[in-house]
Amino acid sequence: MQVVLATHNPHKVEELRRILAPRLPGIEVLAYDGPEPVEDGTSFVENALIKARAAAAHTGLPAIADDSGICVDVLGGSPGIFSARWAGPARDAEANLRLLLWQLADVPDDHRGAHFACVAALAVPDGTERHVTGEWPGQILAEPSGEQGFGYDPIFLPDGYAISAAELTPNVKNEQSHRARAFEQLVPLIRELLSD
Ligand code: ITT
Repeated sequence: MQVVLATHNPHKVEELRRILAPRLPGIEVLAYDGPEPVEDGTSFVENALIKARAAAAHTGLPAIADDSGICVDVLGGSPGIFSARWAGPARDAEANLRLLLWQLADVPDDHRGAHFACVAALAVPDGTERHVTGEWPGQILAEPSGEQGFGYDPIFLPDGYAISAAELTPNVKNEQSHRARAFEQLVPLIRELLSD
């Protein structure tokens, strides 16, 4: 059995392969290089389903999508679904991170709460769909720190840690993250739907 990962973000592909491979023996997880749909949903759930449906329709295979982002309490949950393009359409991760730090420049430590969110969606060509949500709570640091991971990891201090998400080893991030928490829930649904 094959499933396709409905993302064009190579960092997500790498993390998802590491998360899924040991949990889905016998299922081949393929990267997707088909057309990218317009992500015009108004929530993580809508956007995850848009991506999964498009890849399932294009490939004829079951497709898995991840829509994710950083949600900052003092900004009312923004950047949220706009995380990839927070500083503009170029999807410049460094510019996104710098803009967020600038927006929080005067916010004291005890008001810098945030969480990463991930909606993991599965779409099967027969029209069956499932989605689940994972969250990773923490706070936004004043300065970037660390080289691992991607996106906002250098400025995210996960609850229970004294180092940023970009200073965690990939193994620890892939056990703790919003992505891990979402896909842990999706795996049994994938097994149930694709076992026959
Ligand atoms: P696809 O739509 O092709 O999957 P994308 O990167 O555009 O790729 P999203 O629309 O879901 O995907 O945006 C996710 C953004 O949220 C991502 O580009 C980062 O800026 C941020 N993000 C999500 N998960 C993250 C993580 O684990 N670490 C750091 N930043 C993350």
